Order: sequence, then structure tokens, then C-alpha cells
Amino acid sequence: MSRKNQTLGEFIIENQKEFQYTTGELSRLINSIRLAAKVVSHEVRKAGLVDIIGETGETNIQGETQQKLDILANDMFIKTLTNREIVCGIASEENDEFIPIEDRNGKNKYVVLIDPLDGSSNIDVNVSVGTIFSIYRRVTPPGTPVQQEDFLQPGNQQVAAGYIIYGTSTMLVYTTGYGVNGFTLNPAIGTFYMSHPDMKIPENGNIYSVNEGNYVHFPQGVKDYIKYCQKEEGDRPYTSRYIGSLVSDIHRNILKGGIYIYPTSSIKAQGKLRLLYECNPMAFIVEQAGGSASDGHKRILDIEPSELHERCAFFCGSKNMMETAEDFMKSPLAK
Ligand code: AHM
Ligand code: MG
Repeated sequence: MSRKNQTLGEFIIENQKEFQYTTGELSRLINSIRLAAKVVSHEVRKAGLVDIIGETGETNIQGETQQKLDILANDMFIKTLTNREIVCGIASEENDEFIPIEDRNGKNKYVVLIDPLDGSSNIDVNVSVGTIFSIYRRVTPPGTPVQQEDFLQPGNQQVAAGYIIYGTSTMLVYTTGYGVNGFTLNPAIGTFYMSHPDMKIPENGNIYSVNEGNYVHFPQGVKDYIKYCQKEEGDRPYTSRYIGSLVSDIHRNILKGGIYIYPTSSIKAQGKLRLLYECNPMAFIVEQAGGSASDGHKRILDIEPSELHERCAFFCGSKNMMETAEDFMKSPLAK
């Protein structure tokens, strides 16, 4: 039973029996993410103080400039997840290829997909950023080298997913398919405490989160839905809130009720967000909290991925708001 003020460590041990293939590895894996999260949190907190903000000049596979903290967070998570005889491979938004981890004893059953520091363009302006992670069991035989197919699983195969938000406080929110729990870091003693047990997203909300600057490029269905959100009728107009930091936008909407949309557009034909590192884990968490997530038409978790850095449109949030938005996308003029 989850209870407020329980530490994350206690919670992990107590809930170990819930895991489908319980031998303790998944608990140890989440424990190592907890450890890396503390270190990254500490570094993010120092960003304004030491000379680690700014860009390295290198670009990642998507052609975006990487910042130093991205690299630091990436290294930290990779280092922490390696050499623990749990993980056989890691795919990161910051790495072109997946990273195989030697599994001599055939013990490493899990692959981890990670966006180590999402929304990192917000660091320079002191806005919250986050880490997103997603965990699967490998599908290829233990003891053999990890393969691309171990990573290209549909989101409905996730065994756990979570995010860490480096906001006014640092929180770790995760699910193993038995609801969603949130833990807040007490930085004085370096311990995460249960602060948000059994998180549920309200079925209705009044927040819509979309980068409206791209309005002219959006599909007609999204344009029409935005106009619907703005119309004075019933509980509308809704409030517009868009931080541009996925973890923060989704976290707020889970707590308050709302919808997040990053659609395809005439300038981003596939959308922007990555299916494996961003959409799948967020979709799993939001569904576990009672909401839903789709690409506007199809459930995110049922999409069969075809490449590691695949992008997709992302609609995610309160159940009833999602239904209305998807209705707008069904109209023959919506595309
Ligand atoms: P990143 O992975 O390069 O940081 O980009 C992802 C971020 C999300 O956090 C955010 O929701 C989105 O990009 C914002 O994009 P835009 O500035 O186009 O609205
Ligand atoms: Mg990202």
C-alpha cells in the first residue's frame, strides 16, 4: 500500500511483488534511475552558478544543438544503468545508435530508452526541464547481443516508465502498470518521499497546451479544436498554458486536468516529439493516471515503431478533452 511520506526506496521494495516477472531486477533498475536522478538534479540546480550552461557546439542526430547539461545527464544515466547486470542495452535521444551492454551471464533482461534532459533549451532561462525513461524486457534471447528489435517494441509492452521533473522541487513520477506515484526529493538529505500517491488526471480539464505560434501550419482539425477551446460556451474558453518543456506541461496537466497537443504540421510532417523517448513513456503514465494519448487518431501505445528516432504527433491528457479533440480530427477536412 502506498502512503504519503514513504520513501521511494521503501516503496520500491514494498511493491516489488507487483512486477510481472519479479526477481528484483526491475526494482534495482528503478533504484539506479533514482540515484542518477539525484545527481542530475544536483547538476541542474547548479546550472546558473557554474560555467556549464551554454552549448557544446555538437549536434545530435536530429540536427539540434546539444547543451552541456544534456551530455552530462546522458552520461550519468548511461553510467548508472550500465554494469549492474540488469540492462542489456540503452537507447538515448542523444545517441544516434543504441548502446549495447555486455551480458555475459544472460542476466540482463531489460532495455532502457531515455530522453536524459528534455526541454534543455529552457535551461538558460531557468525554466523546468525533465528526464523521461521507458523500460522494456528484451525480446531476443538473454546472453546474446541486444538487437534493434529489442528497442522497437510498441509502447504497450513497456514494463515501467517515468519522468523526473527538475522544477521548483525535483520529483520522480513513475508507473509499472499499477497506477502512478510521485515522489518529491528532499534535497537536504537526498531522499525522495512519496508526495503524490496514486495520481489521477481529472477526466475534464480547462487547460490546453499547444505551441499556437505554429497555428497556420497545423492540420485543420487542430485549428478547429483550438477555436473550440477558445469559444465562449459552457466551461470555455479554456486556459492556454504552454511551457515548451514536455515533462512540465504534462505534469501540470496531470495534476490540474488538461490536454497537450504537438501535432504534425506543414513544416513538421511527422510532428516533433519522439515516439520512443517521449510519447510512449508519457502515454503509459497518462493512461495509468486515467487519461489517454494518441496521435490524434490512433492510440500511441499501439503504434509499431520502425526506427529509433521516429517522431509522431502527440495528443495527450484528460479523457473527455481527448475524446473531443479526436472528434475534431475525424472530420473529413481535419487533415
Ligand atoms: P527536445 O527533446 O529537443 O528538448 O525537444 C522536445 C521539446 C519538448 O519538451 C517540448 O514539449 C517541445 O520540444 C517544444 O517544442 P516547440 O518549441 O516546437 O514548441
Ligand atoms: Mg526530448
